[in-house]
Amino acid sequence: LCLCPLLTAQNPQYPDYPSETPARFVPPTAGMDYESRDVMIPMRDGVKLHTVILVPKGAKHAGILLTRTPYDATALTSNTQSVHMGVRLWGYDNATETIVEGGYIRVVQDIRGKYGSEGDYVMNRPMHGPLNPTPVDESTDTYDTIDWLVKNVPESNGKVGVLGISYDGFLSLTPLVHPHPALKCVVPMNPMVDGWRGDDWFHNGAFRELNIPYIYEQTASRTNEYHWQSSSFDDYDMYLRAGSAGELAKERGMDQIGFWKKVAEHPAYDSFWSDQAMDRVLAKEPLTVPTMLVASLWDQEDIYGAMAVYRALEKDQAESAKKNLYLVLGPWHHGQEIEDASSLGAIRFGSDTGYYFRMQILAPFLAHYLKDDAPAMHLPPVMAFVTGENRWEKLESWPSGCEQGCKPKETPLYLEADGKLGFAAPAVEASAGFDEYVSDPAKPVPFRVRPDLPVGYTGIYTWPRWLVDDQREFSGRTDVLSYSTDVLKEPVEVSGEPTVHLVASTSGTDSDWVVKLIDVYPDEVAGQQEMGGYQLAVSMDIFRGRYREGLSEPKAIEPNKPLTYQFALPTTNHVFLPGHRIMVQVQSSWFPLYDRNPQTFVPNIFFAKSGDYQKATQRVYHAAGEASFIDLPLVSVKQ
Ligand code: PG9
Repeated sequence: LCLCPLLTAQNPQYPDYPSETPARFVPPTAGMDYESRDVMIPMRDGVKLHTVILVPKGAKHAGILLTRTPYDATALTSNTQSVHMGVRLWGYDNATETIVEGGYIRVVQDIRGKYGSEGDYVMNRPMHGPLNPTPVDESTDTYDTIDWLVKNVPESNGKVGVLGISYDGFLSLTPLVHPHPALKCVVPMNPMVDGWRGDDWFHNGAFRELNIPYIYEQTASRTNEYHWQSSSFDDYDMYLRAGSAGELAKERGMDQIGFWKKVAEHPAYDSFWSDQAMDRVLAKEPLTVPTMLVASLWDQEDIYGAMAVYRALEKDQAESAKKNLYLVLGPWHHGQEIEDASSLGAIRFGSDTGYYFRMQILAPFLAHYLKDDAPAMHLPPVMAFVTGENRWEKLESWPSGCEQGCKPKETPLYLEADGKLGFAAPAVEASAGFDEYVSDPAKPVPFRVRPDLPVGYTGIYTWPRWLVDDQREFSGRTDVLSYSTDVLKEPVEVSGEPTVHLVASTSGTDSDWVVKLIDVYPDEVAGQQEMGGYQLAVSMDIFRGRYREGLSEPKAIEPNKPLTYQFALPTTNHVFLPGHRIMVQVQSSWFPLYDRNPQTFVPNIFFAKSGDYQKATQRVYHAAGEASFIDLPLVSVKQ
């Protein structure tokens, strides 16, 4: 800590000509509708965590809304400076109208090791146990923080809610383990839950290479002062030139970063990942605190987490505990529920679904649990937005299909010869059928139309909406297979996780498989001409072939042998409207979002050498007995 300004003022270097800067400036409070307090809260091991507390003027018996973050508590509570608390609390993690109109005390805290807090930083610090031998974790830190707040903020009514998005969504799940009695509700939004299965670091074993700069900036220093330096405007070029992800990281000095070393040492789904997955942790805990999970249908970062936690809790909890479980599914990108959500990229939703969420769903939930008079709330266990038809539905559980509870039925949609797609299984007499393409790691399929602008939230960055990009450009490539139904005459409603059953072979000894479920718009669309022929992916994901027989241990693939690859696609809640077509695309790279599979089996792809990257001939089968299909959770098929 530098005491230099103090010394300067007390002992000016030139007493006849002192500094014009006061030793300590006290900001004025006149006209402010809130009071701001900056405190250091002691944890049980003596480490102090920096915490910003904003108290509305005149507040009495107010509930506390706490967010814990690795993203700088000061910055998150001062996106703009204003005498009005509501104006100051704008942006990430701040569901502004809900916080301000609810009259809550807003508390934002730096987690240990980040920004103004003391202590060591560990990425998504696992719970105390084999992965974390220390006596502290994010659960104990939240407990100690809540304990301090209810004893030291006299304007509070002793009721605390925790909410946050993404990393801060993960930090909203951790207090559910041995919760403090004053914790009355949590709202984990787009939480990071399992870094390997389908959230930030890997999807089904394929590494999200585009996150290397995040790891670099977030872990190289306490205050993110080292910025990733790009070497090309087009990410695709930079990642391709580097070779493997490990090579790029080495070039950038990431061998010094503890978390990067752990990622590179654990490419498979071993206990390092499975033991810290929050859905597994929470499945063992009775759910005693009302919890509203918020999931985005087009979450470009953590599309897996909220649904995995919902499934785990819905499955394993006692009936009495299930009453505490709520789920909201919205048509959003990662975190868009706190922004204007009338549209996402080119896709329009007919109303501001973000505002609806904040005012009609989040606000009554928080009020019910955090206000002294506990106003009645009339929320069903699940609120889900139906894309395509653009309407909210109220459900008793997920997936229950419709308000009357018409459980979706797994219905296979088959890949057929000549690029067709249909609900009829291939006939026995159909000759051995397959389609093939050459996957060349020297020319991987881009995940967006190039140049794929870097990950980021402001200005030119369009990363948050890449999942709704038009997929048309890719269906035209010779290394992407496309299958399509005839024009639909009736609506087809899909509600849940589609499951891929791909029968495929590769001439290599390892391979990635990307499968996309796409809504193809009519050739012309009245009222929004640019949507004519648009290919909107409603659910898509990647699977790294080496994990076909088990996620914890990679195995080489037998070349040229048709094998079944089965994996779940992310949750969708979509109606394919009459006049539209359903399309499936299959490809073997998705670059540079995911690192390239060398297509030659190597023990650890992070350290693949340039000679390992080989072209492969890929075949996708659609004959009887070798049929590839996607099991669609259909609410109704009126074909
Ligand atoms: N998706 C981001 C993240 C979460 C957890 C770990 C790493 C990254 C986030 O938006 O916070």
